[in-house]
Amino acid sequence: MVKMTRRRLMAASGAAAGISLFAIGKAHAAEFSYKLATNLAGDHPLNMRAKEAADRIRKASNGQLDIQLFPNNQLGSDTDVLSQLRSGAVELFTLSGLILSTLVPVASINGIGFAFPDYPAVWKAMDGELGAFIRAAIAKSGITAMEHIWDNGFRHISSSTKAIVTPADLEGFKIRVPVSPLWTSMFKALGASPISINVSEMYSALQTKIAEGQENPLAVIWTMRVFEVQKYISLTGHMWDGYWMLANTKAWQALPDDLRALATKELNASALDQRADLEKLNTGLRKDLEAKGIEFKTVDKEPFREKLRQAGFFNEWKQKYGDEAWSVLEKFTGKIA
Ligand code: X2X
Repeated sequence: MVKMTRRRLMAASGAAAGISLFAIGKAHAAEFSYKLATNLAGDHPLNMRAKEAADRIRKASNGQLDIQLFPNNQLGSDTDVLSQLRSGAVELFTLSGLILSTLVPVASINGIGFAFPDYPAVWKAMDGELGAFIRAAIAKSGITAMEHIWDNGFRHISSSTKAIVTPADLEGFKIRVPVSPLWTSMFKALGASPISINVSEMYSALQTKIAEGQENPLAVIWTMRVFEVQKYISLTGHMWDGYWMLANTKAWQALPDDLRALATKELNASALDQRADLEKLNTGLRKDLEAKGIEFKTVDKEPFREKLRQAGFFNEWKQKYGDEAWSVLEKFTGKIA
């Protein structure tokens, strides 16, 4: 065996049933070169862990599958890249389920205001029946979602003009939200004036005061330097948001089974690593942000929830999603509203 040339070895092993070609020898140019787009800064844990997964996949496949990471909206805004994913111009994309809901309505359901109390409840739902329900809906749109969703985090409201402590403070507040009907609906119900803007334009919208505030997990506020153009952060934790690792289904199915299994396994493993990174990062960031001049406010969530109730927000969205989806959500959150 040792004297065999690589080519003959590969031919021989390829002939043997069940042995994958990519496990043997060193490959030349990648057979599959796929783009992975993200909307986050390069030093966000999502990009660091995605890069690690890509490296492991490249190595274990001897270069047959080369996943190139394009962070920071390099390939366009979320709205643009979602179209590219659908057409196959981009093969892989991490996207918030709430933004994906413009295509797959039920994908925003985990973002219902104040639904999840904490991370254990989130992971139980998203790795369990609720996540499976959402992924089945995504699969009908020519997009494949990997099993483990990546963390974005619990979202908090920041502001350059005034601290948001009660729902009254949100009255007429110009807040940038990502492009998604759920976000607009929720902040309207809270009395604010939401403006839909992709994150690629968020910093400049805040800088030029097109929006007074925005809402995001601390890790995004930190890595996108939002603290430079904001003064207050109110710890509203008003929803949990995650990133599905999405693949164009045609491109994903074009991979040989063993290569697809390898990539799936490594991407899912990195999702779990990333969740742990982010939980740690979000815990430590408060004092880093304070050191940058941000003033933190703790808030009582109940009046915000009550305001949503009074506005009919929960009933409206229950009807939109339908009883089946809503009851799957409530299995994990308890009765909502
Ligand atoms: O657009 C946002 O605010 C962000 C970065 O959190 C999402 O991708 C939903």
